[in-house]
Amino acid sequence: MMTRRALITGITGQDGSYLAEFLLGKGYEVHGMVRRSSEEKFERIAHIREKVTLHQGDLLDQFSLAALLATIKPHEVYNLAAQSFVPTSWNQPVLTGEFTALGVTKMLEAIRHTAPETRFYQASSSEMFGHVRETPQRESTPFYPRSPYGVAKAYGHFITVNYRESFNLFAASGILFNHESPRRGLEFVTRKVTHGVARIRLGLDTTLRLGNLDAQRDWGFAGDYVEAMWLMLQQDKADDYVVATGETHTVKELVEIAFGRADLDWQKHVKIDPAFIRPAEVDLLIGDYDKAKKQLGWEPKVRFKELVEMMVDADIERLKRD
Ligand code: NDP
Ligand code: GDR
Repeated sequence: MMTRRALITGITGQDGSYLAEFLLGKGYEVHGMVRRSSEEKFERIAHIREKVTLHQGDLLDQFSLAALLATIKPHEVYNLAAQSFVPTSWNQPVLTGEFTALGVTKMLEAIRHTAPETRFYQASSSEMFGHVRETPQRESTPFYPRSPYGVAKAYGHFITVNYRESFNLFAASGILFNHESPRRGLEFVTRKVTHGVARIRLGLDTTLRLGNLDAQRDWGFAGDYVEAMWLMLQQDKADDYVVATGETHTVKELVEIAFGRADLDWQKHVKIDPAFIRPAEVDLLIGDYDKAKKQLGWEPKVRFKELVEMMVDADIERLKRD
C-alpha cells in the first residue's frame, strides 16, 4: 500500500505533537510546518524529531503554503496553527484575525490551486458558541463568539464550509471543546493550576493567582481528540463534528481536584486576581458529541478527574526531575 503523507501546521503545539505521534503510529509520512524563530523550541516533538520532516512556512505567507503543498503533495492537511490563547486575542485582535481567520483562507486557496485532491482538517473551537443559545451545544447550535479569537474561529469554520460547498474540496471542520494534557501551554487554566500545584507542593511557591472560578468547561484529553481529527478525514464525505466529553465542570472543581491530588488545601493558596478576569466571558460550555459517536465511532476515553490527576502527577515529576 502507498504510504500516506500528512502535513500538520502547528506541529510544535499541544495538539500537533499528539497528532504527529498518532499518524506515525498509523504508518504515515509526517511533515510539519514551523515558523522561523531565532531559537528552535520544539520541546513537544523532541521525542519524535527524527521521525518527522519539518519545513519552514507561515500561515501569513500565502506563497510558503503553496510551495509546501507542491513539494510534499500531502494526502491530508491538518490546519492546527493559530494564535490560540483567548486573552491575547483582545491585546492583538488584528494579528489573531490574520492567523486564525485569514490564515485558513490562505491554506484553502493554496489547496484549491495547488492540490485540490488534498483532504483538509480545520481546527474549529467551542469558543464559537460563546454566549450559548442552546445546552448542550451541537453542530447546529448558532454561534455567538465572545472574544476576537472566537470571532476569528467562526470565520475559519465558515470559510471551510464555504470552500467545501463552492469548490467541492474535502474540507472538514472539527468543533473541539477544551482539551488538555501534560503538554498544554502554561497559560491555559488547567496547566496553570496543575503546574502551580506542583510548585506549591515542592515548596517553590505559596500562591496561585486565578480569575473566574465559576466558568464551566467541557474538558477532555488531547490524546483522545486527535484521533477524532483523523477519523474525520477518513470518511466518504467531509462534514463538521462536535468533539467533547458531554460533561461540564467549573474552574473551582478543577482547583479542588488538583490541590487535593497533592494533599493541599486550595483555600490557603488560591487568590483571585482581577488581572485574569476577561472583558467578556464564556460562562458555560458542554458539548453533545452524538454525531461523532454515531458517524465516526469516536468516544472520549479519559475523564475529567483522571485528566487533572495525570497533569498534576506529570508536573510534580517534571519539576522534581528539573
Ligand atoms: P497551541 O497554542 O499549543 O499551538 C499552536 C500552534 O500554532 C503552535 O505550533 C504555533 O507555533 C503555531 N502557529 C501559531 N501561529 C502560526 C503561524 N502564523 N504560522 C505557523 N504556525 C503558527 O494550540 P493547541 O495545540 O492547543 O491547539 C491547536 C489548534 O486547535 C489551534 O488552532 C487552536 O485554536 C485549536 N483549538 C484548540 C483547543 C484546545 O482546547 N486545545 C480547542 C479547540 C480548538 P509556535 O510553536 O511557533 O508558536
Ligand atoms: P479557553 O481556555 O479560554 O476556554 O480557550 P483557558 O484555559 O484559557 O480558560 C478556561 C476558563 O478558565 C477561566 N480562568 C482562567 N483562564 C486562564 N487562562 N488563566 C486564569 O488564571 C484563569 N482563571 C480562570 C477563564 O476565564 C475561562 O473561562 C481554550 C483554548 O485552547 C482555545 O484555543 C480553544 O479554542 C478553547 O479552549 C476551546
